Amino acid sequence: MPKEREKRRKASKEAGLSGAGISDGFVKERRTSRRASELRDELCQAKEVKLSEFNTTQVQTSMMEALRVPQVTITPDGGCSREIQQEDWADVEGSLRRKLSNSSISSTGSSIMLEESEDDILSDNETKSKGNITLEHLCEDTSESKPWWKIKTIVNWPFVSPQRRNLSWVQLAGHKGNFKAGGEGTILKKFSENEKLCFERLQGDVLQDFVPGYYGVVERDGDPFLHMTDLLVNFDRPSVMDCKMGVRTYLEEEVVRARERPKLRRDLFDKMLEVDSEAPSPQEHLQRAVTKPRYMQWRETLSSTHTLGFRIEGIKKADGTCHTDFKKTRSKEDITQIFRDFATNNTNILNSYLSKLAKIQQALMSSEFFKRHEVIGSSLLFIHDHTDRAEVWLIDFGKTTALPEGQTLDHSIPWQEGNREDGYMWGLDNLMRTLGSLTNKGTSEGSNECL
Ligand code: I3P
Repeated sequence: MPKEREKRRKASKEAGLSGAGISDGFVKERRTSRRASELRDELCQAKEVKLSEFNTTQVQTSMMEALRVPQVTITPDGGCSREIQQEDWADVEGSLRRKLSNSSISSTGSSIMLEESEDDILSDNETKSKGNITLEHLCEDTSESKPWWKIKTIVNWPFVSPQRRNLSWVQLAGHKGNFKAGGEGTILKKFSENEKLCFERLQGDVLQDFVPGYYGVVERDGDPFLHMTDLLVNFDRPSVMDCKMGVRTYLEEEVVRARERPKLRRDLFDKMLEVDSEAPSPQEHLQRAVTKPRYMQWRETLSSTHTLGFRIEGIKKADGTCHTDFKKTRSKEDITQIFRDFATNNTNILNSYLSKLAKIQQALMSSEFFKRHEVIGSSLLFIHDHTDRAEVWLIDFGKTTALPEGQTLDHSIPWQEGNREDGYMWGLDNLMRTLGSLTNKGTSEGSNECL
């Protein structure tokens, strides 16, 4: 332990602050008060007033104002139907009104915390590469001709080499270090109790055929992992696209927590700034931090999450290039163009995707699991290769949460805090229309007219 830290530890002990919790709190409190005085300095500079004219209370009040978590309400114009016809497409973005209203927060200055995420590497990568990430080898590849690569956060799935004879695989998204190669044709994903429960409940459900095979929990290097199928097996140099589904990417409980005990995140503020320096409010600029729901809501309105109920997260093409610069991809036209490029305008592939989506849609409509879960942050993973083979899978259930006994969701009605609706089916319908517009099949293939 470095000398300084040891000294501090002793001093804390002498002062009666034994136990990690207490000293952690002490450190946080000190961090908060240090931040308050930094803010006071910044505020004074910004307003060109003398330091003596400000006190910490004023700064804390300003911080609290900035900490309000906006509540997003999505309301369809003029009625309850959310059915969108082909000819209405141009109006999709305008057809939903978003009301961003501030909800009140009762909190004391002492509960304000500044948090740094350990997962901020992506933003560095994205800044440098503008979303086109350079691939790097993850581990030694025994294959002579077709190496696989590791990339940080591209699309939400790691893949084992289709050659299968080596264990070189790629992590296409998510938090760093989340994946390990499993046995042949399988991968290991960092354990999440939530996701484990979902996989268990999915056994025997009609959705089981559309999610990766699940083989239980295994231990590697002392850590638990979920053991599941590698979805890339049997594809040759596949192209992969990840679409995050739903009108909301954070749990209701995250909003409640942020309201009751707001945590300010510097890393999320920095990510926001990278995309749009004017996105943070004056208060957020002052505190140089935002809460997570604030960041997530901003991401949703910037992309097509709110307007279409899904967004493109990342693409890996057959040639190995990867693209993640879709944060501002919002319009139906842009998304359609991206799908066209992704499928190289190949109607066999597009038709295949569309019919897979229609099957998924049917399964979702009769799934007991789907009815009883708030599905947040889950993606549809599109995979195809030069043989025109195309598959779509439901992945990522880390934030998919069971509803209280007896409660069910519609998945297509607007979300209002408390109803836990996620807009998944509405997003799927819009996604199918996007593909339908490229195949001349319109929405006839399995479109849900009830939406
Ligand atoms: C991240 C993305 C992730 C989220 C992560 C965000 O933003 O929304 O889904 O993780 O939160 O930073 P971006 O795509 O702009 O990089 P979860 O889904 O697990 O909440 P985190 O920083 O708290 O991990």
